[in-house]
Amino acid sequence: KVVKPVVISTWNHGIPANQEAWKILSNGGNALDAVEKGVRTAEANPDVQTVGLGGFPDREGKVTLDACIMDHHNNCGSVAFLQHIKHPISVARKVMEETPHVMLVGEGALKFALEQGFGKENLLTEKTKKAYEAWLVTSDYKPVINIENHDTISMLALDENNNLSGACTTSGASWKMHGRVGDSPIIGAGLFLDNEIGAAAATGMGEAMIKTAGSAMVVELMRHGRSPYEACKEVVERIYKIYKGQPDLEWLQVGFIALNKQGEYGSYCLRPGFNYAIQTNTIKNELINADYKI
Ligand code: SD4
Repeated sequence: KVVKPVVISTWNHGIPANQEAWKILSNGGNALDAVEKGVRTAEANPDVQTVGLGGFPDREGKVTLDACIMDHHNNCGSVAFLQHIKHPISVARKVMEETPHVMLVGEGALKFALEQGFGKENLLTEKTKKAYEAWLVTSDYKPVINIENHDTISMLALDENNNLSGACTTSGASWKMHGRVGDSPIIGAGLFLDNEIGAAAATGMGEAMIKTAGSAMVVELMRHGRSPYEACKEVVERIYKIYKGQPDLEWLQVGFIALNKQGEYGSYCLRPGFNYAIQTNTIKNELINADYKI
């Protein structure tokens, strides 16, 4: 029996995001609207420090955003290296719906967003400006596990009509090089779904997800019979194998969430500290600590 609707999203801020998504899903609404509305809560929240407004800036003090969205027809839209727009997920949806393309970046993405009526805003808050100034003192690029990179919101939903959608939005790795793009706007790395099989999304050090086509692999493993949990675990193990023995492993964290067409869900991460929020008709929006490898 298929359990639906279901919504799953990353980290503590998955709770308010799920709440928003659930309003749509529990009223028979579609998964695409649910994931967009859901992740917008994290984008708008200045205390969520790796998404949208109040996200940590790059090494030049600029807040640059990555986001993507995908629906049950394999339609997808994405923006990367976008500045000054509070809701990159909604720009990504516009790319999907209003252009013949999948991905817009940088100046072009900003120009498109402004043409679509999005407002230009300063996304650097007093708090993140201070954090940047403090970082400049040492200018040390060593992300602190589960802290500086702990806020990307990825969300997956299965709606009453048995359709999947997913969304992912972030300001990326803090203190990244100007122009760096992570996994979050890359279909297949930060997010992927196949409406016949299931959906997967990621959080953590984006380079690792890009190197392994992480989210696409999780979906493909589910196609070959793995449960969502087993599929997430297998990809995390592949990542571990790649980084084992390398200095980068010391501060590497990655985590995946996955949801299949039966409404079964699962998650796995490299190190302790990653959690996700899940809501179904029988689970009332609860936070779960993911299992981990090391
Ligand atoms: C990135 N994956 O840009 C993002 C960062 C992240 O939780 O997920 N933080 O690499």
